[in-house]
Amino acid sequence: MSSILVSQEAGVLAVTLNRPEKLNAFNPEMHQELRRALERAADEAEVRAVLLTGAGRAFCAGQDLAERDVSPGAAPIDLSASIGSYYNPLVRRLRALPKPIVCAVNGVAAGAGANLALACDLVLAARSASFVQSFSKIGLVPDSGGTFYLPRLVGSARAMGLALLGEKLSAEDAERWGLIWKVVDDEGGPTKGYGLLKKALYASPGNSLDAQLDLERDLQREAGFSEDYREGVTAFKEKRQPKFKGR
Ligand code: T3D
Repeated sequence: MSSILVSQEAGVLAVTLNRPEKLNAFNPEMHQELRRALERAADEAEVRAVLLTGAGRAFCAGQDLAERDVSPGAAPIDLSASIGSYYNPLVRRLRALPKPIVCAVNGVAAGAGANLALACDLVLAARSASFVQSFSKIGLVPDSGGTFYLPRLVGSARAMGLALLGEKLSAEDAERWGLIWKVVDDEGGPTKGYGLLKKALYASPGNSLDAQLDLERDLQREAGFSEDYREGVTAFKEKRQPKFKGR
């Protein structure tokens, strides 16, 4: 499976960080694939904007810490290599991209994942999303532009609090503090399916078991023809959150 998913529709290049079992934490492969996607966005005239989001319940948990061997006899790791090769070029590439980058923060954004979002042009966050400057929890300094963007966006007092304490900031507070543009409601549900299930439950008290079984069969037939059913099953198979349209 690829570390990122890329699709293009109506001029928008949608890029989804796709390591959901690792909360979309970065490894070298994901960095390289993201770099290629951003190069494509820069080079192709048909791409007029980029939408960046994450698969599953997180946006991005920053560096994949499982890749760092910090066991007692292991050699010290020079983190400037990773920052210099991957994170700094990523932030510079985002800043230089001559097309708008919208970041849709779908869940928790931690460490470099939080600062990746801040480096985008317009940041939307699902109501259930959160932002964590988790670096201090592992003895590190905010990177990926965190010490640049944070004080500029929220002021030095709040930047210092976020960085020192490493506490989760809710999407609603992030909007209130000016860290992001807007909070949006979490993905909508399968509205058509909801309507059908209401029909079934409201009819239930007046029906015999036979009548109710027939009704369930008929309603399920209708639900099975919906676009949302197709999307729901596809998303399940691809281990991602469904994007329902209510049709
Ligand atoms: O090394 C360098 O290259 C230097 C550059 C550094 C840049 C950085 O980003 S440093 C900061 C690295 N990131 C973090 O420190 C964040 C670590 N993660 C967390 O603090 C929490 O997981 C979250 C706040 C993001 C979410 O918390 P929660 O309670 O919702 O989930 P969880 O249970 O902690 O995590 C779920 C799974 O994801 C869990 O795995 P498991 O037990 O189910 O197998 C956890 O280990 C894994 N996971 C979460 N974050 C990472 C990760 N695995 C690897 N790397 C991660 N960053």
